[in-house]
Amino acid sequence: MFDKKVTESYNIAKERYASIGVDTEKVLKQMQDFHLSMHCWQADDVTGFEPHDGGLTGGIQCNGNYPGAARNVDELRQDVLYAMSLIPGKHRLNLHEIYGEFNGKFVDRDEVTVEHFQGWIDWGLQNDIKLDFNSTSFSHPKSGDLSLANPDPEIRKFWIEHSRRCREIANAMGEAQQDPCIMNTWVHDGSKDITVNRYMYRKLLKESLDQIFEKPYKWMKDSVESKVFGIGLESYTAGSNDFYTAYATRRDMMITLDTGHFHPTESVADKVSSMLLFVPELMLHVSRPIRWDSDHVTIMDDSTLDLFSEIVRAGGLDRVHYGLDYFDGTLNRIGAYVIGSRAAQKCMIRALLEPTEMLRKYELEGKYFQRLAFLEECKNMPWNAVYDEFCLRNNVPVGESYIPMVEKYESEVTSRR
Ligand code: RNT
Ligand code: ZN
Repeated sequence: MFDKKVTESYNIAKERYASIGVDTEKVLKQMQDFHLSMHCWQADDVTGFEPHDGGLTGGIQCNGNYPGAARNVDELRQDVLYAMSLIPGKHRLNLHEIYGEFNGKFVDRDEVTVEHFQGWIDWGLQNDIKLDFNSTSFSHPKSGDLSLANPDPEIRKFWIEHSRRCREIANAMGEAQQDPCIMNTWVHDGSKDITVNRYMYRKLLKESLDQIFEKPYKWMKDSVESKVFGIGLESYTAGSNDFYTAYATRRDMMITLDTGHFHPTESVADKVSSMLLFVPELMLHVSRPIRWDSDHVTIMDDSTLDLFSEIVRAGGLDRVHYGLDYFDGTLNRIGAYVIGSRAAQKCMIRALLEPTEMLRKYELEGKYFQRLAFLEECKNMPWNAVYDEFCLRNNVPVGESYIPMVEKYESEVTSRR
């Protein structure tokens, strides 16, 4: 009965959109090809599986101790699969190096090999989930304030070796899944207070990266992520936006845009068209910064809507990879995955449902009233009926009906941990 109503609403929406020249069936197909790369670290507050007792370092922080965080690889996989069952479409999983299967053994970061990720590779193949990867510079005795930009050659060597090994692991993942694995490099390197060595650290970072990226691989793609500041590293970040924009442009490689890594009034959406002209691809880390890089759960807010619209308008759909990156430990973590993933999809469906050709025509004709009026009207077009139909066709709960399902999983699974 409810399903019938969803389809009825969709059919009305379909006609409504057709009247402004938008084909909702085409949009539904595009949505089917829109794959998020879900970050494994929301499930356990960026803890990972290394046998260590230190907390989260490297300028990032996760607040909250809501019960039920995944404690091991089996729980994490179970949680991710359950979250994915409530999200329409097919999605990837983005792993960090600290999520390897070390079986209680201490495997230092410069010793990690593909064998520690074989279980993940097999799991990905069994569940038809493609993997992406990240080296991990934080939460380690050698993390300090500086890793790849450390003046101590021994520390640099350690992290270079770590990163090289991670690239090899990423390549093995990509080969197994016959689809390139994207490996993101983000290092926290920076300084709490004024530094008189900005140039030197950046030079060291550049040299370390050059060594890391030396070897070409077929089945992995590198991406580099910049940042404005970290907690305790407020004055200086070696890997700033300027640094990586220049670096990635020179090497013709991918850039990761984390929506929390810019000054609060800066528009990340506006970066898309510039960057797509100079780098081959972009990776996103969609997050929700509240006053700072707070990594709140992604929602359908203006900045995310703008970001996805700019990707669509730039014709960049196939050159952008859609990672999520938030970690909130104050609420049900499976629910957090579902809210953020569905919000990203809602932003994308709204972007795809825009009558861009018509708007462009107005713009070229100087009809700015019509352009603005239509942009406003798009906001209350029945995009939600199209999203509901997308959920229905993918056999996942429509609208708020996923909430009791998260609650059920909580009472049966996560609350018993
Ligand atoms: C940190 C970066 C980075 C991390 C993850 C865990 O500010 O956003 O991407 O969030 O690697
Ligand atoms: Zn990020």
